[in-house]
Amino acid sequence: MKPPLYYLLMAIVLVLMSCSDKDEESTVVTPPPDPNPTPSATSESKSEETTPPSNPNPDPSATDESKSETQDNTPSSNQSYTHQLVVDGIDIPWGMAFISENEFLVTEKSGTLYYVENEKKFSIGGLPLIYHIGQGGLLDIEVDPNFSENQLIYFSLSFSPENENGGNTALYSARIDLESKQLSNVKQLFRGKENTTREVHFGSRIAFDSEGYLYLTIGDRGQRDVNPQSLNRDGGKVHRFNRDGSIPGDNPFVNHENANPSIFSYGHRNPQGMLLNPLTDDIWIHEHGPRGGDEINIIEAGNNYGWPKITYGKNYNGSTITNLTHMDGMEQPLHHWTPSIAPSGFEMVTSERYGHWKNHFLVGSLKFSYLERLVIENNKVIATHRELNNIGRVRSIEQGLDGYIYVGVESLGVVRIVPKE
Ligand SMILES: [Ca+2]
Repeated sequence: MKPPLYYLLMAIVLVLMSCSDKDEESTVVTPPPDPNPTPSATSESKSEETTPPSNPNPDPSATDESKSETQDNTPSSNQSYTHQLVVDGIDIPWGMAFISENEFLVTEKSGTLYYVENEKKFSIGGLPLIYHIGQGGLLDIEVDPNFSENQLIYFSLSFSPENENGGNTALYSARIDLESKQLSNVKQLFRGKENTTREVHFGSRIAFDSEGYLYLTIGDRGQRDVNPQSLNRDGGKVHRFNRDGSIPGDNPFVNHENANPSIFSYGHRNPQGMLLNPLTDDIWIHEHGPRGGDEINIIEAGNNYGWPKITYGKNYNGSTITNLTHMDGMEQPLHHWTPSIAPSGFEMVTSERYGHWKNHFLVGSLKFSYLERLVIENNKVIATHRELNNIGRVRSIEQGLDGYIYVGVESLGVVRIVPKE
């Protein structure tokens, strides 16, 4: 029998180990604020993945050393919105998808799929095995555009093949029975290659475009020098599929030798936000930069978004990745954030419920615990506003079929943005 002190020490050691090797976007437990931020990364390859110390001041503009031109994080001029809790007890609500005005699905990263009906949650059985490690787990979810007829859902998760080391992001479809709360017909549509034991940068958002093609993001898997610029590796890419997982004939690299045909765009770092802009019919993503240089990009077939050849960011230890921010043949971001806000979740307000917010973009900040509302005109960010200040690490954002905006917040659950009484 070991003394209680032994178990206490072991618990402390385990907590320290689990916090030592993570990106900002992966931190499950927010570390206490550090009044003296001194990144302690020692090796170049490791530094990219090391969590920078959290900032004692949650206002990005207050610590902004190299402010991007359009950054204007003023508090919202319209203070007439607040939030109400819809479901609690979900530690990391990674992704959400709406079925009806009062029904939605939400993933818990550690590996539970919840069905929420009238604000009550039920867990769904029948998920495949998940490689729950680091930033991996059960990630995004979407419902089929014809869900009411076919009850099909799509979800992404980190997957480790049997008898192989490491893993990568995989895309699944399944039929969901909301009566029995069970999945059936679970199919792996795609799995990213190559595997790695790195625990970071799985991506992974899913979105449909207006023609019904399915897009999946995979991050660089912590291997920036081999993945994002290589067309025969799946990391650091946006992929595009037919709904059955087959490859659309007009994907940009289908006729290229040694290129993976599912690749739609490349040179990405770690995209954890993706949406269809219904006004322009384009797929938009945002992606985590390293230290600084988080980006918004409009995705076009075959384009190279530059990582890690060009970036506005630095390594977490402050050392330079490259001095280049532009290069021929590589796309410029629509917007970049320095310092990083660690973006997760991306939505465009299209409902009439929020007055002048209509057509504004919403981006969650993991690092600074708020929702950023961006006003974008002619592909230029003209204003940014802070909403839900200090709410917690914002992980996912969806506009419900009732027109309300729902926000998944770590250690809190899912909240609904509502007008103040
Ligand atoms: Ca870029």
